[in-house]
Amino acid sequence: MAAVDLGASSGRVMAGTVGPSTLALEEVRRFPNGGVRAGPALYWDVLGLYRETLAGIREAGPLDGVGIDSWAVDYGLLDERGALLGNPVHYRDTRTEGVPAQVGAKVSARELYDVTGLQQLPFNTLYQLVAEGDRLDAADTLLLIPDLLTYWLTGEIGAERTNASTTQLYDVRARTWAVDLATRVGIPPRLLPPLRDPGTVVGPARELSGLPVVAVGSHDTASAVAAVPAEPGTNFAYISSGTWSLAGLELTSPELSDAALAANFTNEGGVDGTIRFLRNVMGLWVLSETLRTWSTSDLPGLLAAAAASRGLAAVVDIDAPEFLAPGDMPARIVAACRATGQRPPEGRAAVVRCIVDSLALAHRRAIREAASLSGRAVDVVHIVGGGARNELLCRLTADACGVPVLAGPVEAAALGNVLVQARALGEDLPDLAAMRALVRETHEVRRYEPSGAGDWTAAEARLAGG
Ligand code: LFR
Repeated sequence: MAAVDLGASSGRVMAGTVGPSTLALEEVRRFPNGGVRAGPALYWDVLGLYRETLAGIREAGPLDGVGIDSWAVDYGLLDERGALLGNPVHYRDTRTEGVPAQVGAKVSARELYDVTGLQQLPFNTLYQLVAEGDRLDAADTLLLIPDLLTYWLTGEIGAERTNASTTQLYDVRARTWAVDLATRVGIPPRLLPPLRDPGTVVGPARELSGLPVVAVGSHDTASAVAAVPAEPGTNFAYISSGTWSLAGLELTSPELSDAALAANFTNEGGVDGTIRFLRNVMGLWVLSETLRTWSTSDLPGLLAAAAASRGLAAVVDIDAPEFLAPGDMPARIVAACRATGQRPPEGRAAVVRCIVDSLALAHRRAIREAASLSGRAVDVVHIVGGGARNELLCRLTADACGVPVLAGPVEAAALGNVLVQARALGEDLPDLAAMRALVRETHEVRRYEPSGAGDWTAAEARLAGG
């Protein structure tokens, strides 16, 4: 099977093989992705992604199936003929500024949360659609990015559930589109296509000799969490660590309390009807933007220097809105340190240390809050995704959380993608436990014990300028 896994900074096509004791991935094609600023807007190059996807699938050679996952919330609009209306806009575009407040005047945050269970992020699909204004009049259908590529491959229209759950237009309890809510905020319900479950065979890809296209957990985080190699019966939390850190717990039903709303926790839909109760932590984005600002690609060198620098010398609230948009992160970090009465880091190693310390601190906050909000214990934190490779981040996260971190696999999203495909195509993987057992059997994890180093409680207090 081919797993197409599109991340905010790169996309890849992996060839996956699944059998009773086999789960192997081979990278066939990797290509850069990112925002394209053109005129007043920040876009995705969605046609380039489609071209690379097709090329990668062709290169992967004889296949039984293909599935696509990507980042969430972003979409293309189609007209009645099925033609794309305009280029999909990047969620880091500023067009939604002020929109959440405008929507809040019509539907309270409490009510929105009650229906959708979603955290308030300025780029939720709901807010992006409201920002479109009159342009929606010309639109007939909304397709999230993986559904758009699936449509181009198969001609079939639909919305895969895990990703639909990130739109803030999905009723997390009824598991249907939140049609009343959409209508109240001025989004025509005709835009919302029929829902499909992960594991549905969508149809043959016309340009690929009829290759079956399978709807997987098309939200990359849903696929990544499906491949977390947790032992059955353990109290585990996960951090899907890449551009974002998605940090939280897997639940069987949504947690919609006032406290969860106040803590801005989300209830996204996972594979097999699970709930991903998590918060978006700003993630390695801040570090990658920092490297871009410095025009360097020497991440290993900078991380080694950061590891040798003094820990917790300065920390920032990495989740603050000023770190969301592209730009000069080192300058923003200096400003944030000054604003909280801390001496800003001097030199590149100290800046990188401040970012990684701050990210570990944000992991601690998110994991602890997830545990207390859901009334569950956390005995181990699994880090999957690209960040599992970052030893400093894993070590500091273990220290900050005070529990062991198990790091890996790096390619969790692609693994979750092929596991759901394999099941749809007849492999005996009855449930998530079986999928996770296969990941454990076939992939190494690295264990980091908490060392007791660092006063993380005091560091947290400094964020508030205390
Ligand atoms: C991670 C991710 C997050 C989502 C963010 C924006 O790649 O999918 O889960 O909140 O990207 O879509």
